[in-house]
Amino acid sequence: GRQGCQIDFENVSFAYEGASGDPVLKNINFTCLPGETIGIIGSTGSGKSSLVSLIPRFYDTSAGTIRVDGVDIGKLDPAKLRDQIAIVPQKSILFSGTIEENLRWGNEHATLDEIMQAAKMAEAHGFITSFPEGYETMLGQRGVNLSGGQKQRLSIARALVRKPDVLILDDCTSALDTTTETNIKESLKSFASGVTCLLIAQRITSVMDADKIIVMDDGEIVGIGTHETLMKSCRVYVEIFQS
Ligand code: DGT
Repeated sequence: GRQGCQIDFENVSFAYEGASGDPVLKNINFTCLPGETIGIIGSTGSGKSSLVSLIPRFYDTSAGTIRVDGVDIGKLDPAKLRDQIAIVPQKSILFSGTIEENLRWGNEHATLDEIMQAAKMAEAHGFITSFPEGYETMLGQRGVNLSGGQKQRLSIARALVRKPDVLILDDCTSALDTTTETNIKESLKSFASGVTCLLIAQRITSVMDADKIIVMDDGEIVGIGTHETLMKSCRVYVEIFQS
C-alpha cells in the first residue's frame, strides 16, 4: 500500500480565468496530516469542488501556495502528482466498455483480483456479480443501465484500484442510502488507513466522524474542527446541521 500525504494550503486564493474575476476561493489555510480524513461541507457554490481541484493542479492558484509533503506542487511533476491523487467526481464518468475495463482505467496493471477487492470495498461487487456476465458486463449505449448509486459505487471502486496516496470524494455518495455509505466508509477505514482522505458532502452525517471538518461559505473557510467543536462555535455549520 501507499502512504498518505500531508497537504498544506497557505493563503490560497483562486479565480477562474475569463470569469468575472471575483475569486471563488479567498485566503484558504489548512493542513491535512498524512492519513487524516477531512470532511468539507458548505452550501452550493461555496467553493468545495474548486478547492480540491487545485490539489492535482487541474487549475493553478491565483495566490498562495499548496504543498504536498512539504513541496510546492508548482515544483512537482504534474504526472507524478496526479498519479498520487484520485478524485471521484460528482458525476461519474463511465465509458462504453466492460465493467472490468472501466474499473481498470487509471491503473492498467491492476489484476482482476485487485479490481474485485476494490469493488467489494465500494459495495459494488454484489450488483456486478448479479449480472449474468459479471465483470464482463458491457456499459454504455449497448450495455446495461445502471442506477445513479451503482455508477457512484463503480467510480469509487475505480479510484481505489489506483491505490492513491490521497483520495478525494467529491460529493459522490449522494445517491447512496446511508447504510451503503456507512459500509463503504468502514471499508475505506481499513483499506485507507494511511491514505489521506478529503470528503466533500452535503449531509453532515457524511462527515461527522472525520478527523476534522472544513466549513466553506462563499469561498472562505468559516470553521475548522470536529463535529462537537463546530456545533458549539460555527454558526454556518449549525445552520447546515439544522437544515
Ligand atoms: P456544489 O458542487 O454545488 O456543492 O458547489 P461547490 O461548493 O463545490 O462550489 P464550486 O467550487 O463548484 O463553485 C464555486 C464557484 O465557482 C461558483 O460560483 C461557480 C464557480 N465555478 C465552478 N466551476 C467553474 C468553472 O469551471 N468555470 C467558471 N468560470 N466558474 C466555475
